[in-house]
Amino acid sequence: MSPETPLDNLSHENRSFAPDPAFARDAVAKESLYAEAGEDRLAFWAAQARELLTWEKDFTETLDWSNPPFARWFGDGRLNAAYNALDRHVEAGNGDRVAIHFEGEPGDTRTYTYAQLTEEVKKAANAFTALGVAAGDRVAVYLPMIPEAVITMLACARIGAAHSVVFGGFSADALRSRIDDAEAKLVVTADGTWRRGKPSALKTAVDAALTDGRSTVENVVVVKRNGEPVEWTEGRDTWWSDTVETASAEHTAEAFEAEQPLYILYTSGTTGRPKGILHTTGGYLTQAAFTHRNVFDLRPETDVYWCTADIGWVTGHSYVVYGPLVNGATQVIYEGTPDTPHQGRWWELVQKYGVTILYTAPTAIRTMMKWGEDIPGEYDLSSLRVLGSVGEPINPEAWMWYRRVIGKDRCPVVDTWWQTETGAIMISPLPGVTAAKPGSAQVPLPGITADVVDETGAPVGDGGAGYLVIREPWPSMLRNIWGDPDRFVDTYWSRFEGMYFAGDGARKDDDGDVWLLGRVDDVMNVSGHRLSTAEIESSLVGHPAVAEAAVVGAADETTGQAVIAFVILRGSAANEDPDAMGETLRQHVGKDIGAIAKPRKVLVVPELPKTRSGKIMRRLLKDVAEGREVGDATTLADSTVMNQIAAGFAK
Ligand code: 6R9
Repeated sequence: MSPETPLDNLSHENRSFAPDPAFARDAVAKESLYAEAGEDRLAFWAAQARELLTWEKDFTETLDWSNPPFARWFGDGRLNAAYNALDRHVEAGNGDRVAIHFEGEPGDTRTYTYAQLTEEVKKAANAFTALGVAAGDRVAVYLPMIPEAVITMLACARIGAAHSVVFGGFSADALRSRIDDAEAKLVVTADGTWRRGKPSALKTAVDAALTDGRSTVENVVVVKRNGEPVEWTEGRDTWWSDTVETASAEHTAEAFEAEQPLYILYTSGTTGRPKGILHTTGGYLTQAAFTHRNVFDLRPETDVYWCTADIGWVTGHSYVVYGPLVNGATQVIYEGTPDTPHQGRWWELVQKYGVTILYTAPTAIRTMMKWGEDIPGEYDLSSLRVLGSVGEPINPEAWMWYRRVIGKDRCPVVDTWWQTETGAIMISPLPGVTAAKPGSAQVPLPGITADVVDETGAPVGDGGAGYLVIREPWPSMLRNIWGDPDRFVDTYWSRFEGMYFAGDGARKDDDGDVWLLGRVDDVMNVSGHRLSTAEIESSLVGHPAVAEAAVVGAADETTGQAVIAFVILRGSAANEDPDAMGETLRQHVGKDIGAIAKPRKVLVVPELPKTRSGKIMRRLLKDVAEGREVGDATTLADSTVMNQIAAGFAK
């Protein structure tokens, strides 16, 4: 990207919300953190590691960067992740504090105190050990959002085995390739779960993944969740109720070295097979806990925190399991979809549990906007005090709606930028400290050196657009791609000398605040002008008729690429003539950004293709726009969506 990148409606955004003075007065995060970290970054992280975690053996070296890009953080320290998330809170007298308020989709509920959760994890640790799982082994986890998912992950951590959570919406094939790549010994799954009131199977996919009997998997532990009938392989399959619930609740956590693998989480690259992102223990937990505490202004004694992410996504790892539990927080876990049995379910849960901190994704916010503000208006949301966003750029209008309708203009909104690879939040406002602009993730957190550079790796000046990079190693950074160090070096450390390249385009405004422009593979080039998908989408959703928009660049003989937009209309606009509406929106973008950004075609669609973590799969839309057979759509939450869109496009 060049500094001339047309920067549209994002660059017109000049609203800014200063921290409320009362909030700022006793905010958890202090402005002085920036100075402290600026003075001595490593001393800062060492202090956080000692303050936030309990080490069985203290470390003497903070960072070993003698063999970049392979980092070792707190290398000679020893600790146990599960002990940090559980036992120590019980030992400190907080065993009766609620760790998890669980709400199932059908409305069943369970509560676990820290003492109870510790006991369950000890049983699972004993059960997995009895099944032959030892430190250094891998365990595949294919579960819905139920407490057993958290228990399984922590039980693995407790015995030094790495978990590899595979999202429950993934196919048997996707599961098999991940099991094989990690050479997992054990799979933990459930009979099934519920989706929009209907039973949805999980174990059938595990059975299909393991049919040939040649897998490394020796055992499958099955949680009974929805009671649907399952096939059974004797000698391999056991029920959770027979194996885990009957195990001893006595278990002493052994400390492992700080660089002990904690988990592998597969993430799709632009091409090729998925990459197994490897995270280790000490550095990861330090940054997960630090960010969870400071970015959300966490007060573990009084807050009720709810992150709506699934554990199949990195947000579920860092901000459902490790960050909140290491910090001793009380949280809500909800199994189901937001519109079951009605579109107010989330707000009903906020009211019921008195949720104070809510962390969700822009796609969810835009969906709620589409449903209308009357729905949240029916519930008491006065307990809320901090609102977070993650997963994709949040357009200013969604940010404003979130702040006004959900946060009643009282709650700071924190837009948090990070990735599976970064392990924890990297760029975000600090509530009570940072004045926030709608649509900007603001500034790198203390101890993080993110920057925006041009093609040659030189920093772009204020106002310029370029590539987002990280200059210095950070504690929760990925340590490797599982089994493929060359790919690790190539993918992340080769584009710019000595820097981690994140894959995202970004821009810095005159104040030095960072605006994420989407993946660089989503950056289009139209007649030599570079356009970001995010900026055109932001313009489209800024039009009152549009609920959601996705933009792709389709190959064009004349202009290199042409802008193709897919939109979902809002409310009564959905009854308008779609062709006329498309033309209105083309003109709107032209006016908003410039003629060059005017989409060649705006197609009105009923739904957009999204992964279960809410990311729009632009790759599939691009296939449609370029008249190709639609590629692999197995990771879509709803696989019928693409057929409808392709049919609409062909008309
Ligand atoms: C945590 C997570 C990472 C990609 C990342 C970027 C996009 C995430 C964002 C954001 C703009 C934010 N992304 N948060 N873009 N603003 N606040 O989402 O991890 O699933 O690995 O995705 O998501 O493009 O590169 P992951």
